[in-house]
Parts: sequence; structure tokens; C-alpha cells
Amino acid sequence: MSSDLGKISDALTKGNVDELKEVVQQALDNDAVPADLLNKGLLPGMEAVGQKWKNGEMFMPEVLRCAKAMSGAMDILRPRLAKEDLGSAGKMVIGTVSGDLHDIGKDLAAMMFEGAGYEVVNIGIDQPNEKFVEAAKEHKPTLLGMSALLTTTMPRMGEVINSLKEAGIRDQMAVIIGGAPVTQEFAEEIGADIYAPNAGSAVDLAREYFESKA
Ligand code: B1M
Repeated sequence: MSSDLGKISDALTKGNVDELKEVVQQALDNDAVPADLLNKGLLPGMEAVGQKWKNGEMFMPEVLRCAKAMSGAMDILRPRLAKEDLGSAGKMVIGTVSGDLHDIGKDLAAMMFEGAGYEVVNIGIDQPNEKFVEAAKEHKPTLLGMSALLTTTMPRMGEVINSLKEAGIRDQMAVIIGGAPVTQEFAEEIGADIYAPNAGSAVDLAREYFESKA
């Protein structure tokens, strides 16, 4: 099992789409637990990619290749994750705010919540404030997630929260925010419930939040 995880992490950090698909499929054929492949192979691999990027050891085209490989692997894992009895953790609407086209971190967070048993409605990138409110009204999530990677688009997060208040539905869900420029202080300032510094910790932070409210 641990050698499968190592191979997965390796193929992911190389951004090798075909190799990654092959090793994930092989691991599944060897009866690996799909959630382990996600949580102990793919996600740490993607975290390593993010770290290399921050350290200047990797460049954008390589990161995008890794993200594509991750996405290919998730196509194989997703149906198997759904088959596992992950329990019904809740429902989440997630998107990247208006004016912002970055989706890698948002999709990683979405995958983490999916892997943890959430029903995730991913509304995509560059979503106007009203789309978040519409999606919240339509899907009635327990958790609304927003991602922003630009300092110029971060303010949209606070605006969405205000729009949720105006629509009278703010207290029907918890709001979680993330993205490289986002901070705990900013989350508190705009009235978000949870700030997640990375996709890996997001699910645990949400769980802790809900437990504290129970
Ligand atoms: Co852009 N970009 N970009 N970019 N880009 C940044 C963000 C930037 C920091 C680069 C830089 O200058 N050093 C900079 C922002 C500066 C700022 O505002 N302070 C920047 C800029 C300026 C721009 C453009 C304006 C460039 C231009 O055109 N002149 C332009 C804007 C386009 C737009 O959005 N309107 C632009 C465009 C792009 C691309 C389209 C080329 C591409 C995005 C491709 C895509 O997403 N499909 C891109 C990329 C790839 C980056 C960098 C290089 C990488 C971002 C990324 O995917 N990181 C980025 C530099 C950097 O971050 N070092 C940069 C990997 C990802 C896993 O990390 O998204 O932080 P991240 O997500 C983390 C956490 O933040 C957290 O979990 C993730 C994993 O742990 N997280 C959440 C994120 N969302 C979460 C939500 C949650 C929970 C956790 O719950 C809801």
C-alpha cells in the first residue's frame, strides 16, 4: 500500500497524466482503499507541488500539468469514493469569486470535501456574488465555500456574505473561505465562519466548527 502511495505521489509531482492514471488504477485493482489514495497519496502530492511552487522549484506550466494529472486521477477515483460508505457529511456549494479565474486550490478543496463524504456543488470560477446566493437558495448547503487568489477579488467574499444576509439566509449555512492571500484576520473581518489555510485542513476545520456549534 505505502509503495502505491509513493508511486502516486511521484507520478503526480512529475505531472505525468498517463502514469498517474495507471498507478491509481493498479492500486485500486490491488484493493487499495480509494479514500486512502486521495488523502495519503494525491493530496500530499499536490501539497508538495504547491510547496515546490512557493519555493521557486517548479514553474506554472508544470503546476498546471500536475493539476491536470490530479484531475485525471480524480476521474478514476470519484465513482469509487462515492461507493465507499463515507456517510453523509453535509452539502457544500463552492466557487471562485467574481473576477477571479484561479481554480486549482478551489478544486482541491472541493475534492477534499467530496472525499470526506460531502455532496459538493462546484459552481466554478468567476462567479458573480448573486450566483453564490442563487446556488445557496437552490441547493441549501450546510457549507458555502469561496476561493480567491487575487487581492483585488478578496473583497467579493465579504460582499457575498452581505448578500446572504440581505437574502435572509446567512444563518442557514457556515461560510468557509480560502486562497493564498486570504487570512484568518480577513475571515474575521468579513464575518466568515471558517478560514482554511489549505485544502488539506479544510475538512477538519469545518468538522471542528460544526462540532463546536452542536
Ligand atoms: Co495567477 N496570480 N493571475 N494565474 N497565479 C497568482 C495568484 C499571483 C500570486 C502570482 C504572482 O504574481 N506571484 C498573482 C496574484 C497577486 C495578488 O493579487 N496579490 C496572480 C496574478 C496577478 C494573476 C493575473 C492578474 C496575471 C495577469 O494576467 N497579469 C491573472 C488574473 C486572472 C484572473 O483571475 N482574473 C492570473 C492568471 C493566472 C492563470 C489563469 C494563468 C493561472 C490560473 C490557472 C487556474 O487556476 N486554472 C494562474 C496561476 C496558476 C497562478 C499561481 C502561479 C498559482 C495559483 C495556484 O493554483 N496555486 C499564483 C502564484 C502562487 O500562488 N504562488 C498566481 C496552487 C494551489 C494549490 O494553491 O490556489 O493557493 P492555492 O490553494 C491552496 C490554498 O490557498 C487553499 O487550499 C489550496 C491547497 O492547499 N485554498 C482553499 C484555496 N481555495 C480554497 C478554498 C477553501 C479552502 C482552501 O474553501 C472554500
